[in-house]
Amino acid sequence: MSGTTKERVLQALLQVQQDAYVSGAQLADMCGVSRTAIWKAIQTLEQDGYTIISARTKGYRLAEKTDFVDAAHIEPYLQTKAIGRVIHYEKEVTSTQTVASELVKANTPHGTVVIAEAQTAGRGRMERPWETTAGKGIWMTVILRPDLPPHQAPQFTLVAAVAVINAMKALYHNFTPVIKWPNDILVNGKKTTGILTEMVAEADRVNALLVGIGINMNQQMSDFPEELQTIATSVALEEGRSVDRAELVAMICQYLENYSDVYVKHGFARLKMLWEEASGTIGKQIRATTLREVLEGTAIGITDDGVLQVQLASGEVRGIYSADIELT
Ligand code: BT5
Repeated sequence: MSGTTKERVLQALLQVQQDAYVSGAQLADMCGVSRTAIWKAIQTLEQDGYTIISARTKGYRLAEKTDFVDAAHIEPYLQTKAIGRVIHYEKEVTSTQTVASELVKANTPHGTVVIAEAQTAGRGRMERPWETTAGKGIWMTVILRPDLPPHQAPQFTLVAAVAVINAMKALYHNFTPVIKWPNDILVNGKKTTGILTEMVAEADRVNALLVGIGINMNQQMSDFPEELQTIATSVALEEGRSVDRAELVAMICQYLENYSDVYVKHGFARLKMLWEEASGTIGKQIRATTLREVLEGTAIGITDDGVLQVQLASGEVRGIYSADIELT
């Protein structure tokens, strides 16, 4: 077991079966620390929000199956080399993107995941607000340090979208998620996921990418503010059961590790087929609002650089690098 005494005690408590107790002596043995250190760790866990039952003769157990997205819950599912091997978890942050950019300055390694139960200032593209229901979604930023020129950074949004889609398909079977170019994942036309890729760069090299992923997981419709109820949905609502957030986080880390390796070695061309397979945009009539203009036409494909190709009524084909799109 790795991590601080607190993390190791938590892992030990999570490993034992529901209703079973672990004695203080066993915990001390498992974690290689004194019983006083165990007692202190238990107190800190209680301050963190865990309810721990202690019975004098039997020891300690967790009161109920807990649902946090901290390292102790994610690690048992994790099969990656780098992504998610450092997890920076907090109960509440302004935005995981902001925390991530601080960690980049402090030289945090490639693959660090910043994750929080709640955000007070979650954000989307162009500083749009991102609604973050506490404890009910995945609000995380993955810090990647690929050796790439800055102009390739935006394509990581597409790479992340394919990773999230395939992680969802691996775990859930009652719905089909589709990508809405460039950064949304929709189910039955409603948004479950938004992706925001930001970059810390020098003139010709990416220093770090901050891949922000927000996924509605266990919200009921009434958890969403009224203005989102017609456009948003959650995985639980679509799958028909409550879902384990930590399991999906670990699965996304795995797919993201695979796909970002492919992307760095071979470019987007190798992932294009996967992207197109999951796309709900290609072949559809769309209206694209860019910073400069509004274009209407048919989305006919995506280039090897991730640029959306739109054929206008005149027959002219235009490449769109960044826009908000609606299906018309
Ligand atoms: C996005 O922006 O979709 C990117 C969202 C990224 C959020 C993650 S959470 C972890 C990390 N930390 C952050 O601070 N951000 C990232 P955009 O395409 O601009 O979409 C924003 C729009 O989505 C808003 O204007 C709303 O209409 C809608 N929206 C806001 N919250 C939503 C939610 N929870 N579910 C569905 N739609 C939402």
